[in-house]
Amino acid sequence: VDGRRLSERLAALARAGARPGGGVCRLALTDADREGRDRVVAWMRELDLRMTVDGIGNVVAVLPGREDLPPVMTGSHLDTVADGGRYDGSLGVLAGLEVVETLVRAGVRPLRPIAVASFTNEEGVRFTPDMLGSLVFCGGMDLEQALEQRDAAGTTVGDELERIGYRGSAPIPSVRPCAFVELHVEQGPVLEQRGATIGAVTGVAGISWTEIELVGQANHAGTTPMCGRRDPACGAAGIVTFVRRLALEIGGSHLGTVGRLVLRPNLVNVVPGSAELTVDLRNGDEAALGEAERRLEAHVEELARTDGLRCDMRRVVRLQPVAFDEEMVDLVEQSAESLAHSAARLTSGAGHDAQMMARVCPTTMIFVPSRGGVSHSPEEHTAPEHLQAGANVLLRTILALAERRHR
Ligand code: HGY
Ligand code: MN
Ligand code: MN
Repeated sequence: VDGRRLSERLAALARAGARPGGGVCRLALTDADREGRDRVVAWMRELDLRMTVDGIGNVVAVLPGREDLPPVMTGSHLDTVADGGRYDGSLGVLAGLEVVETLVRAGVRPLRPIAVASFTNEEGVRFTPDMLGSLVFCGGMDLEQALEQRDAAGTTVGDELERIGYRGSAPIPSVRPCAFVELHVEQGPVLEQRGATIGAVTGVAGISWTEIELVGQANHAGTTPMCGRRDPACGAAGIVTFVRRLALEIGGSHLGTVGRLVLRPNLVNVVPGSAELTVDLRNGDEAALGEAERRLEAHVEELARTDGLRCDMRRVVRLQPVAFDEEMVDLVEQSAESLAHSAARLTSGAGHDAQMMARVCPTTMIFVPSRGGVSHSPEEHTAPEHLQAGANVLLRTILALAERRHR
């Protein structure tokens, strides 16, 4: 592949939603997301690819094969978290495009078509659930329900798709792939620790997101006795420390995070009336994740009772752990070895569109190192030589799959 072209496109795409500190903010279906989508669609059109946009805004560009067989599919997402990096998601879409462009320029026409996808709302920070576009693509949520999902301001997915011009009419799914491979930055420290350039991803952890609202009694900070207060801030603080204690007790791959905590009215001299917080639990084992959810619920109910708080809990995301196709993982390792790149097997703690695609076809992922393991941050960085290595391994893996008449 042409590593320079790939790096230049990543830099050009990062100008869509660019933030002063060097990060990127392209929340799903905002103008910045539209700008990023338009830029990538323009590059796709330059290659004369067959473009489709479906009802949830997934964009799929297809390079025809020598025969009209089920395509090999790659891709990822263009939306980002609020102050994210320029590689999360973008690398998977642009490396897929780079693979296709390399083949077109070399005059190589594989047996099977190759499809490059950009899935809607993978991050799930504006609209839940995350991986919304690929979930609908795989039949995990019906389109009508997905279009009615609302953001904090009450705006629906459907209205925003309409507004940015990406409420397409292509059938869902627009293609039925024979296999799916996603290139993504690792977003963790493992490849760096093991000194490996390529990650052959064996699976993705399960994800549980819960929204909790605690309601107490707003009151004057200077006149309300400590005993008898119904203070949701104390309740929320108890949940934060419980989530950490539970994660340390469970150990293994279990992770727990309170990422969002909002007190109302959030004023220095007012005992808060309410607290809203989110709990993100991850575990590679389904039973352990379910047990952690049950213990969280029991803790919150007990805390609400003892502190006299009303509590509402809403599960907004629940995705089971996924194991990728063994043969596909082997293929990634073989592709890396054929290019003399060191490879290591690992699972992903981050959710990805591949987690959905594994429901419909043999799937795996290719990781490249994240510097310092940092992601979802402006400091997110991957060395250009690692970007190129990942795209070359993606090219080899896709070509191997695309020349197979039978899976
Ligand atoms: O939350 C996740 O793991 C992904 O970045 N959406
Ligand atoms: Mn991602
Ligand atoms: Mn992400």
